[in-house]
Amino acid sequence: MSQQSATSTPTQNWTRDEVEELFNLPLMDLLFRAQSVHRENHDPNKVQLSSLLSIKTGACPEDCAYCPQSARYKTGLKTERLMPLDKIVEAAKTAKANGAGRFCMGAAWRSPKDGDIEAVAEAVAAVKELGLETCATLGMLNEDHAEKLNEAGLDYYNHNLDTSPEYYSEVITTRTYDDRLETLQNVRKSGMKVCCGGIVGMGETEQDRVGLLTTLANLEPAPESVPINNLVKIPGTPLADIENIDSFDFIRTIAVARILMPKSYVRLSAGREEMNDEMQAMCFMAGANSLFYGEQLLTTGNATVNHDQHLFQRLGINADQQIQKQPSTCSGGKDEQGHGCGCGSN
Ligand code: SAM
Ligand code: DTB
Ligand code: SF4
Repeated sequence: MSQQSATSTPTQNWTRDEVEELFNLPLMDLLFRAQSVHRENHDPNKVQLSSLLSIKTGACPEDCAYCPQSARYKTGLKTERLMPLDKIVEAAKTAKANGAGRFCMGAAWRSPKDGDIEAVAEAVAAVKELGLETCATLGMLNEDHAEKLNEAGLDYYNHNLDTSPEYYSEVITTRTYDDRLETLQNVRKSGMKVCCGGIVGMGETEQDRVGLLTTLANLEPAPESVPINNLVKIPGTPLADIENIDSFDFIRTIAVARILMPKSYVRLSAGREEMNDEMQAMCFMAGANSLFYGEQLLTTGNATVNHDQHLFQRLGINADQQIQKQPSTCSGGKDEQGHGCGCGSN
């Protein structure tokens, strides 16, 4: 077993038929293959932890059907202007103390303006000084903005393809798949690492999941980081009442991503609050080796830090950074925000 840092997988030109065959394997065969690929490329007991902060919230002009931050849907979200630098740094310090290795700043913009880039560049430099890796997700980027963020020391840029090229227009109409690919190209050209994945559970078919993962794996090179989000259903958005994806289909998506992009970090992303510990353990077995860590995603809740630390202990998982603030045991109940633990301990 070799331990490698985040590197991108050389492009292999996967065909959709090959990828579909993987999806259709019996689950145990698929898990065995994914875990074998995982062990050849990563430490199987190590998980990378990224904490998120929404630095500009809501009032977004885009119409992404899943998103609580679109101004088009009545989601009851409190909108907030760009956060002051000291608040961002304070949140980053907390993330670091809790054990995160990367800090990701998200902004509800269609695309940032020159002044926004300057402010984010300042925040990137300050967060980096704390010894954290940096990531940002700010919408579409032109070449100049990508270069400026790279110069400021931004390590990763997150920009998701979200779904297959075919299903995309059912979910978003205010920008195209090609717009997204262009941003990814600009990020790549600038020298930053690419964080790009999608959302499942949006009413897409398995063919759409095949299409999403094939497109991601065939990017040249594949993204270093691949977030797989399970839709967080937000009342007021068009996808609020969509049927849940079968848990095993979610796990299959993780496993196929691992096989197609052996060297990438595959992140078990949004939706963990709704997953039990056993499902998350199966996702790790399928090759997930990264998490969003911290009580909050962007605008919605996440598994609690205490619960995650307890889960890591139970599974023998090591975080990517020494955890400074040792937690207690898991409370086994609900925290102040009402986030459940459900592990049955205590
Ligand atoms: N506005 C920027 C953009 O769209 O690129 C950055 C922020 S946006 C909220 C980042 C990503 O969060 C989206 O591309 C989507 O994949 C994910 N996301 C948003 N709402 C979600 C939800 N309800 N469930 C799961 N993932 C979600
Ligand atoms: C990603 O793929 N998922 C994160 C991050 N990149 C920015 C966002 C998830 C958002 C979930 C809904 C919310 O909290 O607003
Ligand atoms: Fe805006 Fe990003 Fe939400 Fe789309 S996903 S509505 S671009 S914040």
